[in-house]
Amino acid sequence: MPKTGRPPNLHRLPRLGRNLVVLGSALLFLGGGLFAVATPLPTIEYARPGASGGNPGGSPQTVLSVNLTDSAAFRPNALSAVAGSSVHLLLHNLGRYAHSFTLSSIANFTLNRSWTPAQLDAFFARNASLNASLPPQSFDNLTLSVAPSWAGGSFEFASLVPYQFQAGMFGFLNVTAGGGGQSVSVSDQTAVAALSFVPDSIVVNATSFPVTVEVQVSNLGTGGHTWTLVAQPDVNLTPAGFAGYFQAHPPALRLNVPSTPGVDVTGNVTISARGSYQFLCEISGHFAAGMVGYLYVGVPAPQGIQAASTELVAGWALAGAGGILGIGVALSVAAAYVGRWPPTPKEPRHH
Ligand SMILES: [Cu+2]
Repeated sequence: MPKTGRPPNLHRLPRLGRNLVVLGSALLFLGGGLFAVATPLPTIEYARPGASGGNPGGSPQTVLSVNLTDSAAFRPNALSAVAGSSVHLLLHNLGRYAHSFTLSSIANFTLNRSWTPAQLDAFFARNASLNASLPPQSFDNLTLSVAPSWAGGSFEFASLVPYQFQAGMFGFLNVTAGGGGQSVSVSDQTAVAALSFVPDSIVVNATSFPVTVEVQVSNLGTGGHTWTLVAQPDVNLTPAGFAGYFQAHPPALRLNVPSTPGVDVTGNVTISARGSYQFLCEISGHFAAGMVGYLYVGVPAPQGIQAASTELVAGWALAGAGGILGIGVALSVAAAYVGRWPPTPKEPRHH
């Protein structure tokens, strides 16, 4: 397994996020008059260029950060990649036990949850495209070539350490067709006192597909949640039906939001078609209590739904208002920011 010895940058993102939020709060204060009209949403968020936006002309490159935990889980456990691209996988074992990140080479094949460790080993002995073993408290940094032929495939990954898979330590790499395209950042929050997402309606003004959506979720409350995005457009799951649906159709993105207040988790997802994409919290009872929302990608929000939108952000940036952080959610089309954003902290390319 290639080891680069490169110092991990995994913890820079939340700090950057906080810096931007502080900056945004200051700018919001200055520009409050303007935003008071346009933004009824009370929360403050930020926008930044998406992961693959700064690489025009080059081959698309994505960095996926995955934490391996003793719970036992991958965080996030739904990853997205574009066929024909190169993905840098940054793996971080946060736990006190060894874990592995072992990727199936069989598209759209869900591992049998009742397999024994020996059966799982036997499967991956024949069908692994990548296998990284991580000792406790370790990093690994490796490159995965996502073949063009993988387009449309969902590839399961699991930990081969006995009984971790059986305890839930698995996830999916979803591969979409290539073509580069736009990159957009989305921020969402869990509400402080209620079981809800703020905002629960987000418009992504995608004009070409696929679009890479980088999602950051901040936990402002004290409970644990997930931010789970349905892979298919225009699907409306119910609290009673979503678990069965996800068995058959793995989520496009599943972010596990730990209970730590203020913690940020990020992930990215590549969306190939316009439509409304439902997101929800999978923790028992939370969806029914209101933890559900929609990402409107390349389509307007339905009438009567007030959605945070990329359009607002881009408009303000063009007007030089500088206070793009003062809305409930802020999104950016990367290209729109070149040269307009106030000087940003130095940011590693891989988010
Ligand atoms: Cu929840």
